[in-house]
Amino acid sequence: MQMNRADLLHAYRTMRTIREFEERLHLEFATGEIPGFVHLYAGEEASAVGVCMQLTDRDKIASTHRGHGHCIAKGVEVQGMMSEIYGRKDGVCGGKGGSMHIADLSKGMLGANGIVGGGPPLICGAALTAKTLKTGGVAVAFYGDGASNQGTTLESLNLASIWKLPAIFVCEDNGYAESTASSYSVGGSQARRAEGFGIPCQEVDGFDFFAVHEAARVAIERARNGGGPSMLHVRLARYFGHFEGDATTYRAPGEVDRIRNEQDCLRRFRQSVTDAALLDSGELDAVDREAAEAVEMSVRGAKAGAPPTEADLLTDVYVAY
Ligand SMILES: Cc1ncc(C[n+]2csc(CCOP(=O)(O)OP(=O)(O)O)c2C)c(N)n1
Ligand SMILES: [Mg+2]
Repeated sequence: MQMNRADLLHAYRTMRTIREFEERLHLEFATGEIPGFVHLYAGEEASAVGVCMQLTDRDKIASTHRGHGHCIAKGVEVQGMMSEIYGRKDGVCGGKGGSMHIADLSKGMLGANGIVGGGPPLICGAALTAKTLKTGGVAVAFYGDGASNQGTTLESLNLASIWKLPAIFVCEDNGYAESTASSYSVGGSQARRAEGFGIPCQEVDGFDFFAVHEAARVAIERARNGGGPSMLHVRLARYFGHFEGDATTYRAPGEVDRIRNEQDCLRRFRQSVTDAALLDSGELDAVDREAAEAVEMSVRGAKAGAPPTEADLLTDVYVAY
């Protein structure tokens, strides 16, 4: 499908914002100021953006422990996220969630999730709600190659199939679950697993934004039209360690540099749109500057913010029905 200039700029801006956000967090985390664990999404941007830019706020997504990219792609405010990661009261979850629990229901972002394989069951619920109430919405679970081996994921594929849910399973296969290679840990193939549940699966080059966008378009259209669930098996790579502080001894020397130099999704996007004269490098440079500025402002805002108070401790804990 041909994308217009506004969509292309939006896609580039969102991917660039995620990259800036993550690269900056990599530096800031090392200062010791950020509490908790941080898992960075740099390198995987084309997946979150290629899918989420075709969703609206009524569509739901469930994310993972590596959730910042999904949040930004689904429209969660960068300042609210940065403040949340710094544990500030004005963070998007009041500073009580942190990196691994960022959620914004107003954007259909059901939450980052510290439970590997926690997202797929959630989106079965969201998709069942959409189907029952006939909202026309779809629900998407992003999950890793490691999560693909969890019983929760396999049970969710089965439920989505038998209930013919408007659900999309996006398996982000970055080759590792912590330090365990997916070539070792995943039996069979993702596509054959999907096929076993009667679900179509597309194999997607996750370094190619346009490939992700097209595969997601097909899956979303199918879900919206009552065609049931789909899987995308997206192959990509993370640029940083499993978590910040990981010495990454399990990756070959030069592995990440080679991927960055040869396959980077932002570079490839730039190359495609400038070669096709759809956007020029000057306007892309301007987007780079704006994204850097937005992230800089968010870090300053987060550092200036206050932590939650003792009185905030018991708020947002229980829902009153
Ligand atoms: C139920 C559960 N088991 C184990 C863990 C510990 N853990 C955190 S992340 C992770 C690896 C996940 O790998 P993958 O799903 O491929 O996601 P990636 O980190 O590659 O994005 C594990 C085992 C956990 N958080 N939850
Ligand atoms: Mg993985």
